[in-house]
Amino acid sequence: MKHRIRISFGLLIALLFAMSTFAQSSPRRIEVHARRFSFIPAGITVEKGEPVTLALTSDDVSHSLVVEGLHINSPITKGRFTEVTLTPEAAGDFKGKCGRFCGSGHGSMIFTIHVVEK
Ligand SMILES: [Cu+2]
Repeated sequence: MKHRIRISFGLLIALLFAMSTFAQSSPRRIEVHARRFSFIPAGITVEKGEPVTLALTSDDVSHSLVVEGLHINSPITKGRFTEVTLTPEAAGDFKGKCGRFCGSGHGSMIFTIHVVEK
């Protein structure tokens, strides 16, 4: 009997912990895949003041993501995720590009972060 109560208490603690973690509203995670010669998706929309985590990965060779207006400059590597967390403070369209030469279509690797008012 005692044993069963202890397990229930443990579950309750785990549940409360999970709920409090969720309540802290961890950043929305958005996966972005880079491959020759595009980003997928090619753009995302986030709200001003909304913390988001970009999870960047490559499906082929090494790329990078540069978004000067949001101070992003991150390598993108095949086989792993590089996470970049940001909270945009101004609305607007922020243009990004691949910052690492990756072949003939490198210049067409464009990525746009649309920041909208809440
Ligand atoms: Cu590239």
